[in-house]
Amino acid sequence: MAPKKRKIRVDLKKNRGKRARAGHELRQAVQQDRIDDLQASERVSGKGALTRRRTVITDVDEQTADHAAVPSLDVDLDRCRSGRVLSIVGSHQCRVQDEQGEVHVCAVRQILRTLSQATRNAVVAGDRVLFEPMPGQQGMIHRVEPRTGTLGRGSGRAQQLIVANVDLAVIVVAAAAPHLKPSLIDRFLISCEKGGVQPLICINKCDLAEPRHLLPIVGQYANLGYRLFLASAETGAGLEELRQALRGRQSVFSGQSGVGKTSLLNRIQPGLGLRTSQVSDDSGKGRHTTRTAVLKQLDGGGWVVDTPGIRQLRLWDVHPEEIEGYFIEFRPFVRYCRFPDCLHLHEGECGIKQAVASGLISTRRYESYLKILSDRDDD
Ligand SMILES: Nc1nc2c(ncn2[C@@H]2O[C@H](COP(=O)(O)OP(=O)(O)OP(=O)(O)O)[C@@H](O)[C@H]2O)c(=O)[nH]1
Ligand SMILES: [Mg+2]
Ligand SMILES: [Zn+2]
Repeated sequence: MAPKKRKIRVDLKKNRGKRARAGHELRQAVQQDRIDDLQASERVSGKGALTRRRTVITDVDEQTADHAAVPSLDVDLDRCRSGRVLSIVGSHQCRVQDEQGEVHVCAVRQILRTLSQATRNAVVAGDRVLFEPMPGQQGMIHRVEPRTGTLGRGSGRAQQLIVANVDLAVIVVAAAAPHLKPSLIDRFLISCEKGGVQPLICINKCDLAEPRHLLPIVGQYANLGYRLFLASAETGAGLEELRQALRGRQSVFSGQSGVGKTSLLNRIQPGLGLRTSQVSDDSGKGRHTTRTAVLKQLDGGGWVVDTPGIRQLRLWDVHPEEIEGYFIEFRPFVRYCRFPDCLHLHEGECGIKQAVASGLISTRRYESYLKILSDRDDD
């Protein structure tokens, strides 16, 4: 089905401040779903009150429309080139690599920033864009192509996209320093499924733990069918397997600060030369060394995005009743719940609670479910 076009009225004054109110109006316009004719165009209207507004007709696909969707605007293709966003620099600039491999520093067209109010960032690493190169000065990004495979999180009242157009997310945790938080893995798994990205769990710093201490957690995720690697950027263990898994893929490394995401990448591809630093001695927490997501091409084919460590992962746009669906081992037991809208909390005759009581679902995973349901952060 051909994507339907949306007409969005954008307040021109919003470029001059009053952001909150203008953003509110825009969101309303999007929510009210003003769909109009099929010609993609952008024009400035010329009369009365309309002079302060312009109408943008976008080709957001109605079926896939969500907060990661990107309105596409009509642009002069002759002046533009296709490129991929390598990283964001400062608040409104990014580094874009064109198809010949040349890197351009570009600004992002204001209208794109206006239209991306539902997400905190108009452009993210991994985005495919159309940009106008300007020799000797910064270029301009005119269009962000529709995204597939995104990783995002809640940030304030908006969604913050971490990366776009990836097909594999390596969820990195450390066996120790910082201590392993399985509930964070559970959140990442949900975020991956939501964003259409295949997850791979990597337990790094295996040199710091006794293998037998890792077995329960390894067994748990392996039994659920998730792919899991044990690795050490220190000793090199598991790195060849990881390198193979990344070959030809468009991947992202994500996880807490200090777990060794960047160290792993530096070992997987010597020469990347990305900066790392020690976790702090007293807390064992990372120092947020990687400040911005950076896309790197891999020698063996494919590319990978190193991302800044996160403290927590607040899930975005996940409704209470859909959480159970992301816990794959819950699925066979839901049908034994007496109430169709059972959230498996205090309800009687609950198939999930019975499965937990009889050891068919792990207590840890059930507790993780409860935390996500109550939107509690775990530290
Ligand atoms: N013992 C041990 N230390 C490691 C290993 N991998 C990384 N480290 C150390 O852990 C510290 C943090 O590593 P980074 O690679 O900077 O961690 P990061 O996940 O990129 O952290 P952020 O960029 O802050 O998100 C560094 O001192 C690394 O040398 C490992 O496998 N074993
Ligand atoms: Mg890092
Ligand atoms: Zn139930």
